[in-house]
Amino acid sequence: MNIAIKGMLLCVLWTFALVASLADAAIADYGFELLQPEFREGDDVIIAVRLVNKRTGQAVPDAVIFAIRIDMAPDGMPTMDAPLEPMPSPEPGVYRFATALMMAGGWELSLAAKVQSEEGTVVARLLVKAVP
Ligand SMILES: [Cu+2]
Repeated sequence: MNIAIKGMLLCVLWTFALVASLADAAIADYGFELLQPEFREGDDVIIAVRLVNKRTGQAVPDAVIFAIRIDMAPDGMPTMDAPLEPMPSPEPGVYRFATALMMAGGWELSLAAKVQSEEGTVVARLLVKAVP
């Protein structure tokens, strides 16, 4: 192989690697934040989270949230979970879930999301506290 073709091939490979690493960096830029971390224990809790692009600080609308669970893993009760029902979004970038936190203590909300036009998955584990 002549040296010009070798050089071109390297350049193409480098570009692919760069694009792949940019895509990885992009999905890592997203995260969930709780609008409110503490709730009174009970069966009528509504948890709201905002999905943000941490680099721009902007809320991210129209994400597909596809894996969700809430349980008491933070208090050593990973098998004690609670129902979690998606609710309509009150504003772009904010996602809400109805749940029942029937025991005071630490609860962990697990979320995964697909963001429009981004590769990969945003995953988050958020600590929610229920108080008596
Ligand atoms: Cu419990």
